[in-house]
Amino acid sequence: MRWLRRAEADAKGAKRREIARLLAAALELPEIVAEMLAARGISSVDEANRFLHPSLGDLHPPMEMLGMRAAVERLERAIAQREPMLIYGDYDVDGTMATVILKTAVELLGGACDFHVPHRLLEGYGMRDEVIERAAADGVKLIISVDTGIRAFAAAETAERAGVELIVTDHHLVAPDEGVPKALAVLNPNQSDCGYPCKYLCGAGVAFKVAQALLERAGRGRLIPSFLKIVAIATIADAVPLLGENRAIVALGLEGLRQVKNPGLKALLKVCELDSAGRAPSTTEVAFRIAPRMNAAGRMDVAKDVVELFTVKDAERARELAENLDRLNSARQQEEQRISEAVLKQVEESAELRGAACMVIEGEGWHRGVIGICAARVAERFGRPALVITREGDEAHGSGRSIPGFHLLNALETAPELFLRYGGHAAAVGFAMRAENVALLRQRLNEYAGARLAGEELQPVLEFDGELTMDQVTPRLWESLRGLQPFGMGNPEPVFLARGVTLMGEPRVMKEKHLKLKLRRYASAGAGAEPVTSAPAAGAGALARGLDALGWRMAHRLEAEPLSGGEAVDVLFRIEQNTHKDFGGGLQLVLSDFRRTAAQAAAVMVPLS
Ligand SMILES: [Mn+2]
Repeated sequence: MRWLRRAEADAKGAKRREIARLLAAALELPEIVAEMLAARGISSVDEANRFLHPSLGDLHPPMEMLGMRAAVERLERAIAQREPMLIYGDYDVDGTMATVILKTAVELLGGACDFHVPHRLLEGYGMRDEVIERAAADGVKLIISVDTGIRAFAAAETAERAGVELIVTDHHLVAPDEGVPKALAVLNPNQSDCGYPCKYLCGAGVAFKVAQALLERAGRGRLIPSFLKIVAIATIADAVPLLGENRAIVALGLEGLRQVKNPGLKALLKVCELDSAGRAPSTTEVAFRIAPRMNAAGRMDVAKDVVELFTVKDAERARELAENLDRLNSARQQEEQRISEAVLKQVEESAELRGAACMVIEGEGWHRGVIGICAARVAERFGRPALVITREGDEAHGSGRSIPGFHLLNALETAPELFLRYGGHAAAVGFAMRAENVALLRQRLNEYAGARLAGEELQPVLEFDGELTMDQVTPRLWESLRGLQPFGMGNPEPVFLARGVTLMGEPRVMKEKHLKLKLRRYASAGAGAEPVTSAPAAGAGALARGLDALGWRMAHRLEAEPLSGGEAVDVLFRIEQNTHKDFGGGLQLVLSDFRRTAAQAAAVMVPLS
């Protein structure tokens, strides 16, 4: 495992430190927290204040988005005349929530609208001609795409031929030389001529801006905050950076989830066991409990159920739909487990695979909806790019996940003749090919990756944000760190490195799998940077007790690396508040990794008293 500092000292480093010193002084923040603000691109006290205190005022005026006026005026006309319209969405969390947001706004304002969410396996991603033609035959005169459509050139022509007007709203990157489809309006902050300040709204975020404009212009602006809950869920699930406007959306949206009225959302929180009164879920809980259940629908092909769940008025029906999602999620987990086991078994049994710089693993009849997750597991576990492929007769479908520093789509692009179709980006790809070509693909990718990934790069990396000594882990630091929440993409939860920390007593194993280390708080008596009195729970007694560091599922590490009391360790950790009902309130560390301090370094780092 390699430990790397995020935002490694570079040309910008000196400038960043200067900004950090300024912010630390102006806002009375610990310097290490100010450094994190600077690393997130914040350069003034004003920006820092906005970051630390997200508010509705951080939402940009929707009209700043290119195409917004034309789109909204056309939608207002359609609403006023009750023209039938169709929202064309996508099957993932972002696409279904975008659909729900726009549908809800249009209906609140008295309009009538239907929706189409594609079937993942039968239709795949993107807009299809037959859906547009069917809508036209049903009398639809206006189609609005959400979270899709930025490359729907053929669909746009079909719509025009069928006499249907098209509004495209999307957030996916615009290819510079391709232009955009011909439509009444194209809304996407990533268009080069769009001056909209927040470039990383998700699809639901862009749909929300349309809803915001419609509601504001209709004098119903007070309804806007209630939409932020589901925009927040989509923003987290779509893994866009939680910075700028997205940070405000997520902070306010999560707050809003404390109090939920929507019957579908209520039922969903219940099956996720997140309905405990008054508590706002964290980004992690949204990402690992709410989003997977919603995505299970798309993976198992009932994405339209998610739209129904969020638009249904009847609590009983909502409960039924939410419980069904929960069941689908369990089925998805089982399927994933089964395939993961088969995949790992193959790796264990094949020296060739274990030695491969890029792991290409193949099976028969694996569910296409979960092979991507399995590929992610393999890539994470073995620290190298992994492709998981399922054969269905003569055809093979695959999904791949990469590691930092290896561009997987570029790798596929060196062998385009092997694929029927493929796409993706640096970190993830999807493809279809003739089954007979899999062996050749394995060989080609292995050679390609082998030439690019040296020994060191194949080692998994853990990143950290800065170095601390144990005596700097104080309630004041914890309070300042909390101001950086909500954590997520683009704003990761801070991880720290501490070197040469002394173990107090023997390591303890909990429930046979977890590890608990007790770390000495002070390297030498009285060397504390901060007086003990700043910590109500950390009187002299707490000091003597040291600081608990928990290593979830790390007990097995002691077999390879036995540790004993008095030894010095280097630790990578997050800081957490212990919420145990009896011992709660104090701070504890959660380990990302640990290792014995190299002998020489220990002598330098820890002048033992
Ligand atoms: Mn999306």
